[in-house]
Amino acid sequence: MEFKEQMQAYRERFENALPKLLLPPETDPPRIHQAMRYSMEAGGKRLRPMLLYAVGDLFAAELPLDPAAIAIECIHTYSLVHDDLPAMDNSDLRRGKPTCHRAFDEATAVLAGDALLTYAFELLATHYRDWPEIGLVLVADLARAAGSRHLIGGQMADILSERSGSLDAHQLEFIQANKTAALIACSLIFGARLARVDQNTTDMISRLGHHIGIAFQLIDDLLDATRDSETLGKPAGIDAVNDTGNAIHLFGIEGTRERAAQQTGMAHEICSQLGRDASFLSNLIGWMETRIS
Ligand code: GRG
Repeated sequence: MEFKEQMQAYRERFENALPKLLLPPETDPPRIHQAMRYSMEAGGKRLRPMLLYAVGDLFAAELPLDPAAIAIECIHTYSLVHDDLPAMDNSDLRRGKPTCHRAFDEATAVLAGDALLTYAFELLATHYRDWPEIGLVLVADLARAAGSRHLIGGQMADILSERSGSLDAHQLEFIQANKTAALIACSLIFGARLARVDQNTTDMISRLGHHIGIAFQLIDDLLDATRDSETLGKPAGIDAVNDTGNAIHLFGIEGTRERAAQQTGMAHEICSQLGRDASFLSNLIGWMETRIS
């Protein structure tokens, strides 16, 4: 299959599985379940599920991939819902639509984020109960990636750098590695775990995920600085306005572009060492570099 067709097929696979694996909107109390679905069904690139599917298929995974892909997207979406809250970025627009707290209200958005976070683990525990040794590892991987050393720790470091008004290259690296790359790496690792690949290959996949994640964040910073809100589906220039941990402040546009190219170069190198036809992953890395939103 051509790259674009494969990408579309993965997106459709995810969008078809999503309504079946989320709780029905009429579940009591409907307001929280509607808010959860509102944010999950608002679209987005579905990059993390695509990476999971791509690695799972690369190694011919026989275990179901959809519940793990949705669990990862639940965590990602919760982090966006909370990041958009008035206590954090105070954003009105996400994925081209009003943010959860604008469409509902602040208390509902806090709860919808919390509920997506916990539901991710319910999905894993329920759908991999027939493979408990793998299910448990998935729960541990995701709890770690989403926890205080990685996703939450990266967000905390970002907020602290914003408050202090200072940021050096070491702090930026910590923020990018944890706020962004850890969950992206976890998506690829999930694909590897579900295909039961050996530890050495899982370590390579983890490094691949790290480089993809850092490149993704550098490109996100470039887009934030150079694109308009309509194209991005979220407020543009928000990092410049809030003076957050943005690569552009440290390296400028050209320096950030060069660093993104170095990271994608390292990611391509790992793809070429996997001993399989990783052309979809390589093309996805190329697409990520040239994406406009
Ligand atoms: C609140 C615990 C907590 C964490 C928030 C997600 C996040 C951490 C902050 C949002 C701002 C930001 C730049 C995060 C880095 C990760 C990132 C680029 C998120 C956006 O991911 P996309 O572009 O979003 O994949 P879509 O909407 O396409 O899924």
